[in-house]
Amino acid sequence: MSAGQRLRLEYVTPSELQSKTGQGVLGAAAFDDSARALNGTAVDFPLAHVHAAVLSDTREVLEVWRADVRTRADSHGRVRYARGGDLLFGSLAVREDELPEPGASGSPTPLEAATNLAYREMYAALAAAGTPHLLRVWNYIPDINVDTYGLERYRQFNTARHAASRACGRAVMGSVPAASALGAKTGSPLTLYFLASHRAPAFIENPRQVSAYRYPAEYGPRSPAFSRATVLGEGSRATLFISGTASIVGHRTLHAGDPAAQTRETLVNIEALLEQAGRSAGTGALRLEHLTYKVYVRDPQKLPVIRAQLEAALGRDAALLYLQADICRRDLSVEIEAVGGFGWQ
Ligand code: 3EB
Repeated sequence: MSAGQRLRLEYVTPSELQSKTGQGVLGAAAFDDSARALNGTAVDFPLAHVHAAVLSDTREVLEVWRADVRTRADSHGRVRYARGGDLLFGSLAVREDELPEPGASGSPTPLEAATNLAYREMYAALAAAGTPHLLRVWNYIPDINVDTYGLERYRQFNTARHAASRACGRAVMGSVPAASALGAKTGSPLTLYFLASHRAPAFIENPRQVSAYRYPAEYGPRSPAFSRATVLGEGSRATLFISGTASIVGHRTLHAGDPAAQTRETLVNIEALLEQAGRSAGTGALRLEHLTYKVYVRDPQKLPVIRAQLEAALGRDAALLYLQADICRRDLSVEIEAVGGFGWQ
């Protein structure tokens, strides 16, 4: 089958998942309460445990990725993955306390070592599975905004992602996946999950923003290696993956301290990406209200104002999951990621 498979994202409760057949599930992410609800249940697909609290009214939510073909689970090293058609979902977690404390200055910090290991394991699994092209990566980093060893942990993560990618012959600009990098609870492992394909996606940048891989050095010694969005496939079978998007124009944060304005600016950025992606896929632009969203809120007290902005823009029926998470810049209150299928509506 060369036309490509359809990929779908659903937010479901653990009991809704169990009442459906597991067939076609490529993988899933469980957030704090849903992971507790699933505790002890054996699942036959890779399941990432993300240590972030759900803020939506339904607290037990799983993010489930399905393909419309039979899926097969397997593992490689620390990576659990499943393949379905030309798609792969994988996940892995690395504890920093497994790794040696740094000795001499210049040796990697525990988070750098964990990131290095996680990225090498991910690339090795992709090579073994024959799906080398990363589409989308989610990175959950405990204490993302905390300074240790003289550098903020998000910046340590960027240093090691860059080094591991280069060491594995991977791009660090241009042909880089869509991504998100968020905080997770203190003491949780570095947790990654990802989607890949044997086909390369198209890589989309936002004309309103400097590409993250060209950010100036004031944001850290190594730039974040991600694209603003990727598109896999063409026409009505194309799928769009929008990276974590925030209130950044050029390379600067706008509206620090104003979560409502940050939410509106973020939606303008997402609309700019929809237009670029529609051009790339050779279709009309997807509409904002047809995407499926994950919204990361730093301070849960700001959820009502953020939610009000999103409901005004998207209506009350949009598919949205709200999570509490720290965001990679201390002046950002909200970050939004999204996925859409050109044939989904
Ligand atoms: C930004 O636009 C916000 O380091 O992989 C968003 C998505 C952000 C992904 C990453 C960082 C990452 O710079 C931060």
